[in-house]
Amino acid sequence: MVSPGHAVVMSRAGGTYRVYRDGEVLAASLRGRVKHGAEERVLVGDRVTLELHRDGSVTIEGVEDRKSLLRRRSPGKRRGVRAVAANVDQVVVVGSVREPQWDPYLVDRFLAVSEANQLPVLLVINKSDLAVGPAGSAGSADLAAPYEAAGYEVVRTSARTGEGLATLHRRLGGRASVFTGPTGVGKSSLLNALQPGLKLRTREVSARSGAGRHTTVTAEMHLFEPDGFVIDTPGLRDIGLWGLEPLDVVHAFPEIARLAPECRFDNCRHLGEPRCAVEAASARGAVVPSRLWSYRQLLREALEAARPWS
Ligand SMILES: Nc1nc2c(ncn2[C@@H]2O[C@H](COP(=O)(O)OP(=O)(O)OP(=O)(O)O)[C@@H](O)[C@H]2O)c(=O)[nH]1
Ligand SMILES: [Mg+2]
Ligand SMILES: [Zn+2]
Repeated sequence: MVSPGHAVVMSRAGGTYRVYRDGEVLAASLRGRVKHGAEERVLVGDRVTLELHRDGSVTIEGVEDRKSLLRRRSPGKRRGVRAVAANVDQVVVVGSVREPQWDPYLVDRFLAVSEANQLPVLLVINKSDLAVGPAGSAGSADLAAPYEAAGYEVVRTSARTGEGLATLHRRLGGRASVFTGPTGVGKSSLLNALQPGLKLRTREVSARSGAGRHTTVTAEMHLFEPDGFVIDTPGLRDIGLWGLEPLDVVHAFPEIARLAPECRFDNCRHLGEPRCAVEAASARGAVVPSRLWSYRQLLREALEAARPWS
C-alpha cells in the first residue's frame, strides 16, 4: 500500500466503484472483509477509506458512519428497504411546466418521500420557457403557489433560457444534493446547464417518445464545483416508487401535519373523521385541494399496502 486516504463513492457498476479523492477519480474494488453483504455496505455518497496497492489497484477498506441515508421501500410482495445514497444533505425535486405536463400527485409523492427520509427539500419547476403556451396552460407561478403556502422553497427554472439557474446554483454549493422527479422533466439538462463539464446524457429532442424509459439509468454522483456534490437519478426508478408507511404519510405534508393538533381525535387521519381541522381548513380554502387529494391518495395506498393479509 502507498497511502491511505479519505474518499467519496461516486458510482458503482458491478464490483467496481468510482471513488473521488483529492481531485481525481479512482476505480476501486471492495476489500474482502468489507465485501460481505456488499449490496448495502457501500453506497453512492459514502465516505470510505482506501488503500492504494503497489500493483496500481485500489481497495475500499472501510466505510465511515453515515449522517443520512436516502432509502427506498419496495411496496407489495417484494417488501424491503433499499438504500439509494448516503450522506445526502438535500433533495431537489424537479417537475416541469409541460412536456411532461406538471403532475401534482407525482410531485407530492416525491416531496413525501423526501419528508419520510427527513431530508430538506427544494422544489424546482423547470421548463418555465414553455409556460407561456396555448391559452389556458398553467403559468409556473400558479404551480408554485400551493408549495410556497406549505412552506417549501420553490425555484422556477429553464435549462433552455437560463432562468433561475443562478438561484439554483447558489443552493447547491457546499452540500450533497439528490436530483429526483419524473422522467423527462430536465434533471440532467439542468445539471449540465449549471456545470457544462458534467456532460450528462439527456434525452434527444428527436427521440421517439418512449414513455417510462429513463435516460439516466443509475444514481450517479458528480463533483459540483467547487465544493458540492450532485446526484442525478432516474427519478421514478430510484425513489418515485417508494412504498410509504401510513405514519410517514401523516407527517409528510407539513401544512396538514401542522393542523393535526386541532383535530378532535389525537389519531385523526383526516379521512372524514368528525371535527377534523384539516377538513375544516379545506372547506374555507386554507388547504389546497390537490395537496389534500394527494395526501389522502398516498395514505390510502399506504394503508392498503400495510394490511398484513393483502
Ligand atoms: N423547453 C425546455 N426543454 C427542456 C428544458 N430542460 C430540459 N429540456 C428537454 O427535456 C428533455 C428531457 O431532458 P432530460 O434532462 O433528459 O430529463 P431527465 O429529467 O434527466 O430525464 P430522465 O433521465 O429520464 O429521468 C430533453 O429533450 C431536454 O432538452 C427546459 O428548461 N426547457
Ligand atoms: Mg436524466
Ligand atoms: Zn383531522
